[in-house]
Amino acid sequence: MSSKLVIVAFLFCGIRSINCAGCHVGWIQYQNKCYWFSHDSRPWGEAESICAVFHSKLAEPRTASESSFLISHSQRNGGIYWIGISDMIEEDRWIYSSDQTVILVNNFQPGEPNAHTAANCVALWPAFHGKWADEACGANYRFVCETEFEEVDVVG
Ligand SMILES: [Ca+2]
Repeated sequence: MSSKLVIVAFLFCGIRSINCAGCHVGWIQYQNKCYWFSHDSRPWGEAESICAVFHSKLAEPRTASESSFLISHSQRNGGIYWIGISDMIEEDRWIYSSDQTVILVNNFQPGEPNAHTAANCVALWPAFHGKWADEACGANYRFVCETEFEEVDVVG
């Protein structure tokens, strides 16, 4: 990297609106991932497709801290958000949609899930302070996409 580019990178990284940590503008970094909280609402399956367009997937919290982040940030934004967990393949077997493995964290609100085969997708639910509810996958809600955090080479 030329010294000129290093200086340019330094200047841009000093501006708060430009995230030099490896997330695209509008995405939020938490630990090793970048997240995008949508403003518009879509059925769960469409939300999954929209995330894929951005080379991402519906958020799949794998740790308690990651799940807590999603819950608290959804509360800050307001609204109901789909995440990438469902039991649509086998009732009451909650899996991550990208690799179909059983969930590693469970933040269902006490009493949830409660809608059996009528609701096979997980949403962050404001009335539960962002904790999970099982919802009908066809409902139009906002959604959270995630990508892996990548170290950015400033050149190019
Ligand atoms: Ca279900």
